[in-house]
Amino acid sequence: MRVAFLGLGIMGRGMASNLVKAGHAVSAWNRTPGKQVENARIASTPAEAAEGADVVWLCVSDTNAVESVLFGEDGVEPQLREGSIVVNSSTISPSATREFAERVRAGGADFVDAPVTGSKVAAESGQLVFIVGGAEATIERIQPLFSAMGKTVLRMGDVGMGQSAKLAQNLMTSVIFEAFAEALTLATKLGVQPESLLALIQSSMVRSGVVDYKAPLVLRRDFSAHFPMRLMFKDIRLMLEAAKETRVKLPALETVSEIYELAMEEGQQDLDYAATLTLLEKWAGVEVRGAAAS
Ligand code: NA7
Repeated sequence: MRVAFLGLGIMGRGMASNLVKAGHAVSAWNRTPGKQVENARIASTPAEAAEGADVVWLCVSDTNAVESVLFGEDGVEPQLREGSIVVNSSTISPSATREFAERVRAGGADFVDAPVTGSKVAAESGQLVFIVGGAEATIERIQPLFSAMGKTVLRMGDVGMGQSAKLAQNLMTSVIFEAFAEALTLATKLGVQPESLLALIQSSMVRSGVVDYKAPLVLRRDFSAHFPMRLMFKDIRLMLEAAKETRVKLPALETVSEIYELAMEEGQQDLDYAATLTLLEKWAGVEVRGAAAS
């Protein structure tokens, strides 16, 4: 298929590269020039990338970025035609997703929301999980592209449902990590070694994928961005907005959100969201340090 891939950030670059490896003709674009994908054509605007494409795939940071790439100056919209498909893998607002889809559908193309769960490593190795909203027949048509980039496609319903489910899932990620960080901080203050606490967690029913992934990094005090704090905070804001729109109360998430705000005020936005631990440590006057970091 002819695919325009827009946004070559931490996730997008690996995704575009896997499309090329699977034999698709990829025309890629990134806002800041200079990013390359081997054997892809690099376009200088979203419109140029989308020219003649069967599918336009987006992976940019937020709702505003999606809007400007689709409908802004040199955006994709004029290039869309009957039968072409826009797929958005950026995590953005569910209600804005429905508006964007309506506008795209009015021109005869179709729209699928397909945010992902999985790390940078999963993006590079084609192991992402896609959380999808859209028409079944359209999703079927782009199955080869999903297969090139991911291991699982979970359809949640019509347009917007992929984003809604992704936000609910990321709510758990942020709150589970926060619980882990608080447990580490309290245990350290009480004199328990982090490795000992971890052995207990991993042998008990609180074991989780979040802890499996983050614990080795945290114990080495490696806070480099696998998922930058600014993007998790963006998602937390989207969750709280969606909750407000639908009159849902999320007290645990509201507290987590305050911790992120303070951590970002301290300049941690480009570190991994795991760096929120350092704020708890500061308040407690301890540092969680595994043997590997000493
Ligand atoms: P990154 O690595 O921060 O990459 C973000 C990408 O979005 C990057 O290519 C940016 O281009 C691009 N971007 C940001 N703002 C804009 C605007 N306004 N217009 C066009 N392009 C823009 O994020 P990830 O790859 O980790 O994540 C991407 C999405 O997946 C995000 O929604 C996550 O929550 C999930 P730049 O290079 O800065 O010019």
